[in-house]
Amino acid sequence: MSSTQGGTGQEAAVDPEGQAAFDAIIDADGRIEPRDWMPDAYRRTLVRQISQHAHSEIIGMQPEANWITRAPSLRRKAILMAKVQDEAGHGLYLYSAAQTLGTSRDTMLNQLNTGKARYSSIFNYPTPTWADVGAIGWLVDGAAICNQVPLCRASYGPYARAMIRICKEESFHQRQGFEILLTLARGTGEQRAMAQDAVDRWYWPSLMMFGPPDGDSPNSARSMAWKIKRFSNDDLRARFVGMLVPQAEALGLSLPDPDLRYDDAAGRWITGEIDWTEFQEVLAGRGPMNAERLRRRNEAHDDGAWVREAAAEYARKQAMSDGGPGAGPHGGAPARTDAPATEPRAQRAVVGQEGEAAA
Ligand code: FAQ
Repeated sequence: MSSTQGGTGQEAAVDPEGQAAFDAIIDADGRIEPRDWMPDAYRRTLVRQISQHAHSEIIGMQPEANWITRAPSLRRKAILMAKVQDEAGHGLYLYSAAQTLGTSRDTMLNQLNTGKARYSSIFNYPTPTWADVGAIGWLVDGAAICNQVPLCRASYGPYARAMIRICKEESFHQRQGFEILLTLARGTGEQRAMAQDAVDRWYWPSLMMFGPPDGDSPNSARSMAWKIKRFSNDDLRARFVGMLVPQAEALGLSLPDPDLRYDDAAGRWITGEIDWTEFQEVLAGRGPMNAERLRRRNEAHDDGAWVREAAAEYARKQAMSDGGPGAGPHGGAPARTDAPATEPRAQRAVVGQEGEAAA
């Protein structure tokens, strides 16, 4: 899988005045807005990161959606449906933010569906038991919060603003995951073992969500200079582990990391060795669920074709009846196949049962 995101077709000419204004905004901790001049590389970096983030939210619907039809109670089912639907909403805000940089939603979705775009490694792992839904909420949404709260202060305005609501919702998701695990941990021996097994399987992949170690992170230095990223991958990973330790104690579950320790001198938690070979394998498309995630994404996209067509036709008729510029039987506005209004319904088709074995 190679990263092809970032091309917008809008190459800004060298503009010393624009560059000076851009630098001044960044230095003053201000926000760059879509109409401001920005360096091409800044635009490309944002399209890359925001579109990868959007894809992660959309693909991230699949592992938990696997349990909607088999949630253990109506209450759990309703909460899980709302949670998965939130993730679709996050994808939509993020695609909208990326669109302000001049890349169309069709282009981004095409990159996702054809396997050219990256999405978070974490969503290439299976969810064989109900406890996985708890572990995803606690660990995956927990990691997402650690990583994303600082993005509320990212220098690009539309991205930073989208992150505010996303983080509030992720906070709720993290608590519901914790509560599922707490219920299981206080249940029968079998339920407790199921919770521990899920934590054992999701712990290491959740640490990988923060990206490669700082020394192997080619994008970090520049993204931090541009104030897109505020902290390094390793700093956020350490902060996340520090958050997990007391919460694992409260759950009465252990973290599968015998070498985890607090380093007084460094003033931070140090984890055991992370298996970066596994991370690279997942990024190369060879994780346990990569092929299935992409197959399901394409199936959902194809299933949603009639919805997109109907919504585009509706928009076309609305434009004609509104009598806007160019409206009328012979001059109606062209239908937008990437209109945001078409997406939520199309994404709902993702919600279905995968072939993952139930425990
Ligand atoms: N997976 O130089 P860096 C969620 C790639 S949303 C796959 O360090 P950067 C909500 C990276 O793209 C989770 N690829 O890169 C939810 C780059 O490749 P490229 C998603 C990864 O951008 C919960 C290369 O490695 N969150 O969980 C990963 O400075 C539950 C070198 O890396 C975001 O996207 C990875 N884990 O830092 C939904 C947050 N890590 O493009 C449903 C926003 C690295 O050069 C259910 N993104 N790579 O070919 C970020 O903060 C950053 O992009 C990082 C990576 C920190 C992910």
